[in-house]
Amino acid sequence: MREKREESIGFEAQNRLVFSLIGLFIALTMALGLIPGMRLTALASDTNSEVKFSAYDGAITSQNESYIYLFDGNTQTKWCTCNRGTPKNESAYCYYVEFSSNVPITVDKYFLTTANDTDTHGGRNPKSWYLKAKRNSDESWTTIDTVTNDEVMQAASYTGYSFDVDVTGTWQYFLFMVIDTKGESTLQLSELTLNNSSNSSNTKTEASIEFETETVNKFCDDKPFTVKLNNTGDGKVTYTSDNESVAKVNSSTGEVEILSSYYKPVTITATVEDSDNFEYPVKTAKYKLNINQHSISFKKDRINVVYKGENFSNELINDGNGIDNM
Ligand SMILES: [Ca+2]
Repeated sequence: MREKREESIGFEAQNRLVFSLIGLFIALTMALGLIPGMRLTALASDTNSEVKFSAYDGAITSQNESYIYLFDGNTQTKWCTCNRGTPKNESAYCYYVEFSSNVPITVDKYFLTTANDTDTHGGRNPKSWYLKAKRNSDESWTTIDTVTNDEVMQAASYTGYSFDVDVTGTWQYFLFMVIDTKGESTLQLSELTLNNSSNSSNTKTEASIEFETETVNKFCDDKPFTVKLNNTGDGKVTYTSDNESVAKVNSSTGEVEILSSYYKPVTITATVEDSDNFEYPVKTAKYKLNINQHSISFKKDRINVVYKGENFSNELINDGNGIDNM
């Protein structure tokens, strides 16, 4: 009897070991992404309270730019629609999206992020909107934020803006209704995120800044110019030049004025501060500015002519706009 018991304990221990090894193998395979359709995020979401949003109704023009792309965490994809609709139990004919979170959340603020070409389509930004919420699907909506004639959102691509709600509460269903845009008949946004204030580890979103180009070539008489800075958050940006006597930069707009030519490139730096809602692991972005002088030269520096009474010419290369007198 005693022997048998020991044997059965030995068997259980062996089983536990086998199951542990299988468990470890599955965890490792999932972590390495070797099981199709399972990624490391699947493991992560089991261990922390990551909030996920999914949209289930709204106004769309094309499936490629559906409202579902407001919630994919990717600013390269967008909700872009020229079609309006009327949400259920509402009367406004508007651009709208209805969505829910996987768990009830306490919303204190939300973020709207502009799309890829908002710099040339600022008129597609929302101007007046409502954010409504409810705890259960069969309740009626509570308006938790109203914005009329917004002046916060700018004609800047990939830029996030934060809005505090008027009514704080715990909700799970949401309705975002845009009553009017800033001029165009199309509305577009790349992301819509609600901040869950009950999850303190999730209060700041990671953001980045990057100049559109790393090198700029200019002549000393070129007009002031600005290199576009892509800012995925709302942190305050300050611009500096490492040679103010050659290229002066406006510290808040980034506009550069060239004062003279110089043999060394000038470095223009953008520095961003963390904001209440976004944190920047990398706080600077730079580009090099080469400032060239104009020159003129003949294409050929020597021409041998045997005089036969014929005319000849030598092309003059002038990279500036000065008038050639000969
Ligand atoms: Ca998106």
